[in-house]
Amino acid sequence: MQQFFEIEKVSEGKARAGHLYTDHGRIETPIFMPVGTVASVKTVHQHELKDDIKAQIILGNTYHLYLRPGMEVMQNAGGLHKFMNWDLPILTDSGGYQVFSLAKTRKMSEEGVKFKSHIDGSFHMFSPEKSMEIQRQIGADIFMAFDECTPYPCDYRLAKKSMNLTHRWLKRCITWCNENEELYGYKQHLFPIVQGSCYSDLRKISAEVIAESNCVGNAIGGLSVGEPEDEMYRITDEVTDFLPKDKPRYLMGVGTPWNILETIGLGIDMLDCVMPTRNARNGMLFTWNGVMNMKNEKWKQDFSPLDEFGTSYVDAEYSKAYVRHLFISREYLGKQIASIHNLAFYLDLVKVAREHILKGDFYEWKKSIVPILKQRL
Ligand code: PRF
Repeated sequence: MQQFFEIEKVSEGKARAGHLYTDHGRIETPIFMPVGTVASVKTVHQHELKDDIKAQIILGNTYHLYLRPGMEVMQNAGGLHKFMNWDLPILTDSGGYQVFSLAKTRKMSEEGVKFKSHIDGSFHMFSPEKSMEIQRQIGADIFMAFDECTPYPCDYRLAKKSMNLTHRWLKRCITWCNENEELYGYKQHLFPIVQGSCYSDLRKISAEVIAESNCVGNAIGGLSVGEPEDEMYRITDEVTDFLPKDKPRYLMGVGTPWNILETIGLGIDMLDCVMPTRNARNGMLFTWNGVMNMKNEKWKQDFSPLDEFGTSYVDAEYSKAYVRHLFISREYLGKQIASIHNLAFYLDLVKVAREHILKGDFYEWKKSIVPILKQRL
């Protein structure tokens, strides 16, 4: 059987460059995964994602796809790849995290979580088994264990109780997967999730339990939920020390360009975040020179290219003044151009990070580039 993850080079610290192998293709790591919650990366179509942005894997969400279009449509389509005409790898999140951020009414129990749909108010139940069943029907190449993400701050006793529930749910996820076959003839890989809030002892226990489950890859959840950046880095650093070195590590929902470089430096291989697309829709552009607010008066008469160091066609073909005009006029095209730019930048960022890991000067480079990325232009 083809190996799932192969490390090409470990830098002088903890950063690694490698490859992930799925039945829908090979992924270079470290990798950023654009978020396509409802079978759509908002405002960006599949051709641009693949040919211009060079996305190698995208994300889908169990919670949203289950509610709409629903699993009957998904199965009749032959899974999400066929439904949205995306033949590269897909990863799905398991649903619990989205229930907590979106459903108004929800009730937790040992069994799972009961919730009221944010779309039509109907009632539903997600359990570890149900989440596995839905993710098999969606047909993602990588799918996530059903977990509970604690808010920040979180009382120690609550964090411990929640972490133990996540561990019991993981067992049920694995049992279900062992007893039920894949639907579409290609391999789907389960990743368990480390929890434990900002408590070092809980994170260590959780990382050990997750490592023992012996899945092909592991994820770190419960971070980027409002804790200071230093805490996020401290916990990531501790957890990567306890997770197996020969398996990919996915940090969920992170983050800014500098968060991405810092956590790659702590041994993270995969990341996703709504930030490049969500902030783009509000006119915020990330570049190699810093952060631009496209609504700023300052760009009104600036006819230079949108981003002189950008890799996307939008960076060369449109001016700052034009994109500012689109935002001021509330044109959809502004959101579209900004989303394409930001995703192309995020993919370029991890590509260049990878090149520096391979070259052996990643930490030096990161130190020099992070202050520039944080500048407000
Ligand atoms: N769990 C799951 N999905 C997530 C998270 C988590 O903890 C986070 C935390 N940043 C983002 N997405 N299942």
